[in-house]
Parts: sequence; C-alpha cells; structure tokens
Amino acid sequence: MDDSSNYAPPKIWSWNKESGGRFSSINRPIAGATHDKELPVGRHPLQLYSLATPNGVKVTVMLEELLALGHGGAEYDAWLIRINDGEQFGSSFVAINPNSKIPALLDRGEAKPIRIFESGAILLYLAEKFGAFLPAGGAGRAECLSWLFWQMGAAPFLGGGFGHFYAYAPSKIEYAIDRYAMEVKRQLDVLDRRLAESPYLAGDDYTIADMAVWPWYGTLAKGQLYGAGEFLQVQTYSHVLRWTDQIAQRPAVKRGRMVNRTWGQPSSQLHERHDASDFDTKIQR
Ligand SMILES: N[C@@H](CCC(=O)N[C@@H](CS)C(=O)NCC(=O)O)C(=O)O
Repeated sequence: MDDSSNYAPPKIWSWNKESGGRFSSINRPIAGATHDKELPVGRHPLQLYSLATPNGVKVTVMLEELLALGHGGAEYDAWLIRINDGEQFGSSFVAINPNSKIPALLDRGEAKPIRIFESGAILLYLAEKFGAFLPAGGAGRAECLSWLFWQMGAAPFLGGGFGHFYAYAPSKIEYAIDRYAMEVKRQLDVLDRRLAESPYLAGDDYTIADMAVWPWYGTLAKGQLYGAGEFLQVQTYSHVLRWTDQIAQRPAVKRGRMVNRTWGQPSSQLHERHDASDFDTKIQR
C-alpha cells in the first residue's frame, strides 16, 4: 500500500484484502451473508442483537430508560453479536439488518415480527411505540428529531473519519487526521453552544436525541474515545462536559452501558441481558 502523496489511483479499483488495517478481516466491498447461522430467541417480545459500542449503547440505554419509567413491554433479550468474529454476516442477522451492522432489533410482540435496523430508527421506533422520550409534536419534536438526525450524520466523521485515521489506520496520514480533527472539534463546538443555552439537546427534557449523542460525544468529551482527549483538548467544551456527567449519573444509563459489553473492567460487563436480575447475578467477575 502506498500512503504517500505519490499514490495515483488505478483506472479500476480492486479489492486488496491485505490493505484494510485493523478491520481487514471484516471489511468487504460486497453485502450479504457469508454463512448460515440462526439467531437465538428469548422469551421477551423485543430481541436485540448488539454489542456495547456507542451505536449499541444508544439502544440498551433507551430500553433501560423505558423499563425505569415502568414500561414493562420494553423487557428485552440482548444477545451478543461479536463483530470482530464476523457474526454480523450470519444469515439470520442479515435478514434483520441487510447492512450487517449492530444494533438490530426484532419486535416479536406484533402480529407479524417487525425488524428495525439503524440505531436512530430503533430509538424512534421505541419512542413512538411507548410514547416516551420524544415530544409529541410541534417545536419540541422538531428539535429532538433534528438533533437525532444530526448525530446520525455527524458521527461517521468522528468514528469512520477521525477515529479511523487517528487510532486505527496502519500509518498516520497528516492530511486525513487534520481534516477530521477540524471537523470533530467543530462538531463539539456545535454541541457546546447548544448545551450552553439548553439543559438537554431538545430543550428542558432528556430525549432520544441525548441518548443518541451521548455515547459518542460524551465518551469523547471524557477523553475515553480513541485516546484523543489531549489532542482535541476536549476539556474546553465545558457545557458538553456538564451534560455528559449529568447523563452518566442516570441509573438506566449506568445499566444500559454494561449490556453486551465484552471489554473494560469485568464489573462493567454484562455479556447478555435476559432479565433485570442479570445486573445482580450475571456481571463478569
Ligand atoms: N449507522 C449505523 C452504524 C452501525 C455501525 O456502524 N455499527 C458497527 C459497530 S459500532 C458495526 O456493526 N460494525 C461491523 C461492521 O462494519 O462489519 C447505526 O447507527 O446503527
């Protein structure tokens, strides 16, 4: 691979399986299943297939928040999908998410099971199903959806852009790191200005917009993403930090971030969740 300014793209791109860096074993230029594999199904109507990356945590936080509000219908089974082992390419997973990425949700509580993929769509589906964490209409709903979709558009620049080139690419390319560091700092400033004028992103209330943004930008603001805290001077975004710390105190958030987590302190990992009591009995020791 040539990472210098001398690289001239060939006329036709071809797949060099060795060039993909840290994720070369799972990155492919084609979609679809690589193998036949049934997914397990538990006893609750909601079946979640996921992993505790920022995109996965959005959904487990939402489900734990719904349960904390008393919505018993939000009881769920959370099954682990090990993306580094290619489990997102199993046939039953692909049937739920043709895009082969976690999180994926199957609602078996309806007459015909409903599949939902894309974390933003899952948050919106659950908010509408239970009538919670999404203002019913007007300016509040518009503001909430604006920030929700802002996150879906913005985070790929943080993860796929900045995170990839700063932390994972096989060589450090100044142009790429510079470009994405600038964009990520701009995004942090967007959030900081909004959170200077409002306790939460959509206004006075905590909503699915906060649940979508917090796992990415809250983790970044605490210096816990890509080891980039000092590089991006994240401590300067004081309003983002205030909001981050406030959300981190929520009991449902503390629970949600543990589900499907397979790294970090053993006491922060609940590999699968099938019952509320699993938080007492099934945490890794
Ligand atoms: N836009 C999607 C992104 C999901 C996504 O990128 N998931 C990653 C983990 S955070 C994944 O499953 N990657 C596996 C792969 O790319 O093969 C969402 O928000 O649900």
